[in-house]
Amino acid sequence: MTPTQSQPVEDPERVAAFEARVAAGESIEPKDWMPERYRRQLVRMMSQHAHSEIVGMLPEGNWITRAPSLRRKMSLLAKVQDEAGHGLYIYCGTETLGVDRQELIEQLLNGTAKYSSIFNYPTLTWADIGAIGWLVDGAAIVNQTMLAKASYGPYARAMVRICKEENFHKRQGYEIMAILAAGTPAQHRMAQDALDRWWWPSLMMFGPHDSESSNSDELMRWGVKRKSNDELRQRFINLTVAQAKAIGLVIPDPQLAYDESTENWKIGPIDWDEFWRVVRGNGPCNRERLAARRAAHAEGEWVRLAAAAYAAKQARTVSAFEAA
Ligand code: FAQ
Repeated sequence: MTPTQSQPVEDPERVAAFEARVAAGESIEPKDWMPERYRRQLVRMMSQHAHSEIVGMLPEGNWITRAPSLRRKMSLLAKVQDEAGHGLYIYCGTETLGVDRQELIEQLLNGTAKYSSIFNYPTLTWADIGAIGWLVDGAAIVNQTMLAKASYGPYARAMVRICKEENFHKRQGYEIMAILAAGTPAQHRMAQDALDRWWWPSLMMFGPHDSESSNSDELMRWGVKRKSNDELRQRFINLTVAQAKAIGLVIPDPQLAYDESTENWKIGPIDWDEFWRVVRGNGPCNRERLAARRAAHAEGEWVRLAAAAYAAKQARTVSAFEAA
């Protein structure tokens, strides 16, 4: 590879000025100069994030027709629509970095793009919808509250808005779990079973341990990430252990123990083999998720064609008006 394709050679003075702006807490905006590597890192991370929101609609979408009441159905429908909005919002943010959304979507559909490992697990019972709202949105909030202070303005602003909606998602999920946990023995078992299956994959959402995280150093130096994978995971654990206790559910980790000296809940080992298996495409639902996305994309082709034809017609009308 040539230097421009792999590691572009940047003007050190410009890089120093850029890093000084980041260190001073200034927001980097689309028209500002930025190192090519910063731009590429943002495209990587933001596009993965957008794909995650879009694929993330599938596990919950699976339960819209089976929600146990009209109220639950309305909340779930609204939540899934919100996730679509988040995806589109973040794709727009990614486009400010000079990439074409079609190219990113193509990468998702042909299986070369990553998206969050968590969405490759099945939703087997209604309690899984509670567990996703509580744990998955809960983890996303911890991660995204930090990203709302990211150095790249369009991404940070997207996170502020998205976090507000994720808070609602988390509350509806926790409410589902609380009601099931306080219900009949069978309902309690269903809630516990959902926690048992979603706990460890939720912890994996934060990415590998810091010592294995290939991107963190660079992202932290450039103020994209403000906290490390392990720091955020620990924060999520500390918050969630108390929430599980409050509704009478048990965190499925025999090694879970409170460390008085650090005031942290310590956990047993995470199964990283499982994590990498899922990330590399061999999780329980990876193939099903991509097949569903491809089918949805193909079925939506007429909408894209109609929208493009309408835009072309509008452009012709404007140019005819200007010529007159
Ligand atoms: N899954 O060097 P690091 C949501 C990859 S949104 C798959 O530590 P980084 C809302 C990583 O890409 C959830 N791959 O990476 C919702 C890298 O590979 P690469 C998504 C993962 O970027 C709720 C390699 O491992 N949120 O839930 C994962 O510094 C309910 C080495 O890792 C975001 O995307 C993983 N879990 O840190 C929607 C937030 N973890 O690209 C619907 C933005 C790591 O070098 C329903 N992203 N990898 O080939 C981030 O904060 C970061 O990108 C991390 C990873 C923390 C995910």
